[in-house]
Formats: sequence, C-alpha cells, structure tokens
Amino acid sequence: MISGPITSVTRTALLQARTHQLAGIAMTRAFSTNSHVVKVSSSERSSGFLNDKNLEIANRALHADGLVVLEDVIEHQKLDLLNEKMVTDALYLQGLGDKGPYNYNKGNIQQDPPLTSTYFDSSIFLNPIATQVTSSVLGPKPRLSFISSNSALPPSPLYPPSRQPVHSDADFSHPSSPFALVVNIPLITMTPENGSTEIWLGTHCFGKECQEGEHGERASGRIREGFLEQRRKTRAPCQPVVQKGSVVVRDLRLWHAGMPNWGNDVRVMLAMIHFSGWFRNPMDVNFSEHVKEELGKCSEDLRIQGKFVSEEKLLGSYLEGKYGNAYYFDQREKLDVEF
Ligand SMILES: O=C(O)CCC(=O)C(=O)O
Ligand SMILES: [Fe+2]
Repeated sequence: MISGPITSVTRTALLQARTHQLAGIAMTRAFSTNSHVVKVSSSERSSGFLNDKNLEIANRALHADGLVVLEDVIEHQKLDLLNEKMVTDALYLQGLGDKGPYNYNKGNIQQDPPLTSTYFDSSIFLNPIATQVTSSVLGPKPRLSFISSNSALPPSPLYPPSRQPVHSDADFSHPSSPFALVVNIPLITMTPENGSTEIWLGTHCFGKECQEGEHGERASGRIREGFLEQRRKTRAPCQPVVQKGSVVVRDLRLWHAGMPNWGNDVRVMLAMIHFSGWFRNPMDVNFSEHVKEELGKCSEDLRIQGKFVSEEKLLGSYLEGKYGNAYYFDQREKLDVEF
C-alpha cells in the first residue's frame, strides 16, 4: 500500500505556500512540512523488497526531501530486546558526565549497540528493505561503515531539558549529489514528547557555506542563524511521530536537531550510515566474531567495513565510543575537482 505525505496530523497546518514567478504568471507550489511515509505490507516485509511503486515513493522522497519514513518494517519483539539493554547502557553513559559521549548537550548521548550474538539481528542492522532504498539512491552495494545510536534521555535536575542546535552531520565540504544516507531505527515510537528529531525537509541541497563550527569540535556543523531564518519562511521544520517498527532514511546532509525528551522513557534511535561505493569513507564497525556467519549470509547487497573481535573483548569495549561529531564521515583521497 502506498501513502502520500503523512495524514495523521492536520494537513492544513502542514502546507506552506511558496510563490514562483514564471513568465509573469504567479504560480503557487505547496511544500509540506511533513515527510512522506511508505507503509510496508506484510508480503514486502517477508520478501525483503518493496514493490516498484513504493520504491519510487521512497526514492523520490529522498531526492526531494532528503528523508523518507518506511513504516512496519521491523518486528517489535526484536526492538524490545535491544531496547532493554540499550536503555541501561544509555543511563550508564550519561552518568559519565563531562567524560561521556554526549552530543551538544548531556541529554543526548552517542551510544553504540552491542553487536554480539544476543543482540545482533540482521533484520535490524542490515535490513534488506532499508538497503534496497539506500541503494536506489546511492548506487549498488553501499558501504556500511558506521553503526551507532542517538539516545535522548529524560531530563533530570543534573541535566535539564535542552535542544541541540540545528545542524548537518555532514560537517565538511561534500558532494552536492547524494553520497550518504543514515538509516535511523527508533526502538520505541518517537513523538515530540519523547524527543523526536526536528527535521528540516529539503535542506540536503545546501552545503558547508551554511554552517559554523569545524569538524572535530563537539558542536560542529551548526546552521547559521540567517540561513535558518530564511529557510523557515520557505519550509518550516517538523517533529514527526514515527511509529515503532519504522525505519527512517535520512540524507546525511539534512539539517536536523535532537530535541529534549519530556517523557519518562529513554528514546534510543539506531543510526547506520550507508555511503555510496565511490565515496571512500574509511570507518569500520566492530562485530563479535560470533555474528560472522549471520553477517555473511545477509550482507551480499552491502559492502560491510567491519572487524571481528572476540565476544568478550567486544563486551568490554563497545561502550567506549566517541561523541558523534568526532567520527569521520568524510572520505579519504578527496578529489581536487570543481563541479
Ligand atoms: O537524537 C536525535 O534525535 C538526533 C541527534 C543528532 O542529530 C546528533 O547527535 O547529531
Ligand atoms: Fe545530528
């Protein structure tokens, strides 16, 4: 089944008008502030492939908006098992305070999932529908070189509610064609109350000229105030409700912001990055050697950049990750060519 732009929220509030002058005639084009949602059927889910029409929607949404929501992709039970573990880990990481891997503020934590025999599940981390969608934009066999998550924690007296600045995770000069897509999987339904990410649809077309803060700084990639002001007039941001079981595919360049979690539950959102084969991102992911076989069976459409370490070593080290902007999302051997 195909659905167009989100229908759950009042549509009138979603449409903004933009006026174009074309050959002297005023034309009005409506831009929705909400994202396209593809409802995945049970036969698509079990075959691991979207039908052609749903793939078209996903592909066109990524080109036009820089984001698409795929609903009903992941089994809830699988998310629950991982969530229980990752919520405990998130609280531990937040407790590290200044030394912890927080992103912009201490209510938002960069957190790696344990890629061990108990928690690794290919239908989550290597989901074939997600890969079908990303490779329709990035080209065949995207590189998977980053598996992590962003956790929005409920406020506490020590860490009052705080929002991130609007930013792009592509905090470096980058191609103007799509080169990287983030596959986000929230482990619970994500709402404005529990810190659903603020997204600025259509902003994947902007470059580093809109940003301040250099790569390597904790608060890099921030969008300058003047650009935000201008963009808000054309297409305002939104904080979508994303149902549990959904996969959100987002262009790495898209402007967005982690928001305060006003609820009681930690909101963990997995983040796998798929890079185009030609984009020479050098990162790699640590997996337990116990998942080697499953990884081998499910990875023919992805080029996984990974290392296998013993389960014991991984369990002792997977929470030693860095904050988000410390990772290298750029490529090596950058070309010196003007486009
Ligand atoms: O947690 C979120 O909703 C987004 C976090 C984020 O964008 C970041 O830390 O770079
Ligand atoms: Fe971000």
